[in-house]
Formats: sequence, C-alpha cells, structure tokens
Amino acid sequence: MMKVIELKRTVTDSNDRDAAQLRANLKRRGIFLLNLMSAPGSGKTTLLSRTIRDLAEKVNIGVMEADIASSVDAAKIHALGAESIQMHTDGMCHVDAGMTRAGIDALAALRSEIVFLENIGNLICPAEFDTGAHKNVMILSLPEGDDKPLKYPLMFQKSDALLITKMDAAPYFDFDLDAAVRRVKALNPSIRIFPVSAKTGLGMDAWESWLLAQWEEWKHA
Ligand SMILES: Nc1nc2c(ncn2[C@@H]2O[C@H](COP(=O)(O)OP(=O)(O)O)[C@@H](O)[C@H]2O)c(=O)[nH]1
Ligand SMILES: [Mg+2]
Repeated sequence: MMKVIELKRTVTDSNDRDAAQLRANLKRRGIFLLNLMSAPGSGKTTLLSRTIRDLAEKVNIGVMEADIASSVDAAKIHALGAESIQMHTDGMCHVDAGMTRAGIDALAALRSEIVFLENIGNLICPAEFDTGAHKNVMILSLPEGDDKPLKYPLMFQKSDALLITKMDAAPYFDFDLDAAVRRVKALNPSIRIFPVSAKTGLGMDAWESWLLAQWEEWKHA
C-alpha cells in the first residue's frame, strides 16, 4: 500500500508552540500585540492610522506591515510619527509566529506599548496561523457584502473583535448589517462587533475604548 503522510498538522503544531512562546515573551516585555486581518482594501491601514491619531495622547501604537511587496503602508504609518516596520513575505499569503518574532525584533527602539500586525490581505490563510498575538481583530467592509461570514467562517471564529467598516458608504451598498451581525454571532457568540467609518470617525470611540480596556486587562492579568 502507498504510504500517505499529512503534513499540515506538523506545520501548525510547531507554529502553535512558537506562537505560545512569543506571546509569553511579549508579556514579559510589556508589548500588547494584536493581529489585524481582512481582505485587501477593506481599510486596515486607514483604520490603524485613525486609531493611532485618536489615541496619540494615551498610548504609543506601533505597526508591523506584512505585504507580499512594497512599503507603502509602513510609510503611511511612519508619516504619523508612529513606529512601523515593513515585512515582506515573498509571496506567502499568511504570517506565522516566526515571521512575527522577526518583525518585533526589527522594531528597533520599541517604544510602542501596543503593536498591531497588519496581516496579509486575505480572508483565508491568515486565519490558519497563530501569530503569537494576544488578540485577533478582523475587518469586514461594507462593499465586501454581508455573506462573507458564510463563505469564510474560520477568521470570524478566530477573532476577538470585528470592525464593520466603511459605514459612511451604507447608502450605496445593500449590506444588511443585522444579517451580518447574526451570521457572525452564530459562528462566534462572544465576538465584539463595532460598526465604524474610519473616514468620518463614526463608531471609532467604541472601538478605541474596547482596545484600551483590553490593554488594561492584559496588563493586569
Ligand atoms: N469611504 C470609506 N473609505 C474607506 C474607509 N476606510 C478605508 N477606506 C478606503 O478604502 C481603500 C483601502 O483602504 P486601506 O486602508 O488601504 O485598506 P487595506 O488594504 O485593508 O489596508 C482606500 O481607498 C481608503 O481610503 C472608510 O471608512 N470609508
Ligand atoms: Mg494596508
């Protein structure tokens, strides 16, 4: 009989160990790490930029930008005066714990108390790899449609918070917010959902209060 071995499990098991180690190491160093996932163009960089500006008096936020190529996002964050680093995954569609550790090590000065990893734009692969982050956050933007929880359930299941963005564009899309919330809650009853617009600022204070509260809770855990 031909022998078949399943390799995915070995990869994810070893990544899970690295991720747990990184999480504990970051706790000792006082760095609260959040993994931000979504489809390309849903508004990750825009949301992070606004959050950094809004919370500038309260906390130093740094960003690790993961992309296949370019450094446009890291440059945008850098222009705000925040710490940023660009990671290139050379075609890989996710970030694992080893890559995240390399990113943290490269954030040289590390005055950031909260660090976001802006994961590769993709609703599938990033959800499968534990990055070592303390919280997972995802974005679903209005133009993507309210059926995405049905098509890409894993990311919604893995996330602690969901930002439904581009609410300012609601008049132009037939996005059913109640249906989206119902579908997401069916997959993950404890997920926190924040409808926001990073453009107008709508709903941003609820998201930012949640972020600060999570940080406080984590510091004192
Ligand atoms: N109308 C509107 N456009 C937005 C909002 N957030 C982001 N965008 C736009 O969506 C596009 C992609 O945003 P970006 O932050 O680069 O998305 P990323 O690829 O997920 O990082 C840009 O043209 C943004 O200006 C929003 O809340 N409302
Ligand atoms: Mg981006």
